[in-house]
Amino acid sequence: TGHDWGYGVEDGPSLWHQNYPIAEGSRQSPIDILPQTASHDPSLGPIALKYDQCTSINIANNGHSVVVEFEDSDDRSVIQGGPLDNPYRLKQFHFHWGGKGCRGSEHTVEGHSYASELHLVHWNAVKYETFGEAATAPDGLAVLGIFLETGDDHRWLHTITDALYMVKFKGSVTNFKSFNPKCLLPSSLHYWTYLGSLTTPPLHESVTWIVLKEPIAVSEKQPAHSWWIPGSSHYGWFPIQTSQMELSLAFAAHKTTASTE
Ligand code: SG7
Ligand code: ZN
Repeated sequence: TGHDWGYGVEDGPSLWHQNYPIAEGSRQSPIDILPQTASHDPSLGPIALKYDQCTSINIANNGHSVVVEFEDSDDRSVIQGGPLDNPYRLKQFHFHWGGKGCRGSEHTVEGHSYASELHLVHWNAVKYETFGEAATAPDGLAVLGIFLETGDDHRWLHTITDALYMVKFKGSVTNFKSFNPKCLLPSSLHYWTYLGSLTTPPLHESVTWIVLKEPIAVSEKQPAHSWWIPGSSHYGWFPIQTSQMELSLAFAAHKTTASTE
């Protein structure tokens, strides 16, 4: 059908189990992270991100999120260490944003949600042949989650937000070369980890989640859809056409002094 899930009243997360019974499974994401109940595991080493080469290819609007895709035919961009038994290759990153009062993160920390959440999706190319195969295996994917909170302007996020006007519409794709996501990391790589799932249908229980404790700061005009109207002093917005559109608009409208619609 192609429209069997979304974030609205009639197709939102609480109804996903109708088409995706795994939604009621035992390792579903996201979760509320309770730092007090997380146990310190001395065998867990630091994570290492080897994103030395800029292997990004394009930026796309897939109808649910804005996704930056990477060349993944070799191990030039990998995450390793921490809970992972071998390097996992970077496939794409995307954002979740939204919501009333600027609360768009998927994971929460003691009930606290952040403005937005960045997900860097990696797959286990040591054990599996393709991303698709890995995406259904219990140790197939590793997703690095990074919270975004509002604060100072983020130097590098502009590179992404500046490209968004080119992917306003669902299904659009445009070149996005030589972007190294290392510039999006906070200074500390301390993390929480747990075994979970994709947070959207098909909700496969295939993800080792590594959620960074330290958020990155972005200015309120940055998340997802904002831009300056050239030649005007007004800050404006446009809707990104995804099923999260309404949420984006709510977020944009919050601090907007001028709008186009
Ligand atoms: C977003 O989240 C997209 C999906 C992603 C999904 O909707 O970025 O990616 C594509 C290419 O559609 O699905 C398989 C996959 O990565 C769930 O990913 S997440 O669990 O990291 N949020
Ligand atoms: Zn995600």
